[in-house]
Amino acid sequence: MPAQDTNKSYHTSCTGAALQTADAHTSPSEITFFAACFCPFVQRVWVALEYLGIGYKVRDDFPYEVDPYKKPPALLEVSPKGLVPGLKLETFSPPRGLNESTVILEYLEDLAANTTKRSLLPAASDPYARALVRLQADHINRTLVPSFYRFLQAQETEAQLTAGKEFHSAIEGLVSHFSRAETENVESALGLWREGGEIGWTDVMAGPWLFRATNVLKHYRAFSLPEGPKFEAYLKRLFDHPAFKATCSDEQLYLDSYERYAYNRPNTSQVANAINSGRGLP
Ligand SMILES: N[C@@H](CCC(=O)N[C@@H](CS)C(=O)NCC(=O)O)C(=O)O
Repeated sequence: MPAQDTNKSYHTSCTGAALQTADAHTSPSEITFFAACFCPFVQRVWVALEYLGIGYKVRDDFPYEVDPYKKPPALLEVSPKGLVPGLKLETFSPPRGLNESTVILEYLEDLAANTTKRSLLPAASDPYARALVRLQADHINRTLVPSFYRFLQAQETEAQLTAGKEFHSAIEGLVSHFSRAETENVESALGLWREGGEIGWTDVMAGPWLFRATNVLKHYRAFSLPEGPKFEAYLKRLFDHPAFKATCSDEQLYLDSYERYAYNRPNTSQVANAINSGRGLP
């Protein structure tokens, strides 16, 4: 861990591949995506928009993004807690809003079923496969994501060791879910875990935190992801997937944007406050 907090702030505009993707989405569209470049919840939605082939535009007030910590009225209109991601839907008159990454994912999945015919979930004709994917997603939301923040915000060495183990075992838990689907021969619940597979719901749900484990947690907590050829090949397929890659900024953006979490600065965010007070995430 770097010796001390250098008071870097979060970035307010994406860089690298993510910037190119944002640049390509400035034309009018019925869906406006309220995003912040560093946010993993936003990245979930962004990967889904890209993969499902749904038309969207980023906000046209440069630099494309809303600052969720400043809570501009336009954001509060679509997301009552002032959290990104949000969608403004001009398919309705007057326009309507949607918030919550998982709810937005469900919405996009349903929308794509009626339009682009692409899908992240197994087919509706296979309820068991869909249930396995939902178990994977439940594990990600209730265990993997909170343990990421507990680890990053832990300050004392002992607390960091404990939280690091917890995050590590949360990843192993995800792998166990994949192993179960393999043992039960439910291929469509494996997403990119299967060689030759296509990106799926679980990859989109977990990917942003697995990615931040390779840069933010590596930098601030000297964290190493589980080793082994199978897991490493999975991560490579995930991070190299065109829809995922298209939403990634350069590494420095993440390191700068997460310094406030790594030093557990007061009032970093609603997520950070929830972790510090032992409450569920917002
Ligand atoms: N449960 C929400 C969480 C979204 C969230 O926490 N977004 C953060 C950015 S990563 C945010 O907007 N924070 C603003 C704040 O803390 O006030 C979701 O899944 O969409």
